[in-house]
Amino acid sequence: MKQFIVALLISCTSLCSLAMNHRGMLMDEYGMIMNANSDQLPRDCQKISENVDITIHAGQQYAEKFTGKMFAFDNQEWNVKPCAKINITFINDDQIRHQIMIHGLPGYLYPEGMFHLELNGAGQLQASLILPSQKKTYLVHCELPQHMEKGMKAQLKVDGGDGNLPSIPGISEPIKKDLYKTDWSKFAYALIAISALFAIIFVLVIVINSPRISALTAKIKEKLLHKTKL
Ligand SMILES: [Cu+2]
Repeated sequence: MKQFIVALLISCTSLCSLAMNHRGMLMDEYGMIMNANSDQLPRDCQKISENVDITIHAGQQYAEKFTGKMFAFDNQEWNVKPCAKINITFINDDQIRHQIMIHGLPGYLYPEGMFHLELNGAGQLQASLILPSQKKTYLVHCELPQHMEKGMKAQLKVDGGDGNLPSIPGISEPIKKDLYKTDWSKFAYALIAISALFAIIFVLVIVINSPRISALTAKIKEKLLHKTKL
């Protein structure tokens, strides 16, 4: 019986080890939480100033309102007080991998100065972090190749922040603007000329056939005939 219990415990341990969970890190086939912190105060905070629940959606649908962008979060900016505790619910609405990475956090609490949530496809994750008191703007983004450049970039401001980061969709201008050049070839000019011609013909046909214009032209004709008879 003892041997059976030991074997059961060993198999359970090996199964559980498929999902790593240590020092604020959780990783399995579903996604990853790294450097979550729900109770350790930053050195410059005496207590938590406020508890803020933030839900962040990620997906291609949120990029539709931004020209030239492909991925985005549903919001591009969040404002919190110094020493706030943020409880993040991260929802990925896409069937592809997305992340939320917050950079610039104190390294003694958050290794590499980073807080990280990741979902390998559609799903939901929850984790908390506590921010220092410093007036600062933190970068929030998805680090997968081209996801930030294609719109998945936002900012988290503490105490109003210390300015806007560049290239935040709908908030700040990019350092390097995307160029959408028009191909002004001979074919394009010909197409515009033909379209303009058709538009003029269309307007003329409508004007000539309208009852008011017909009545007016009939009157003019009548007057002209009358003049010639005189
Ligand atoms: Cu992404």
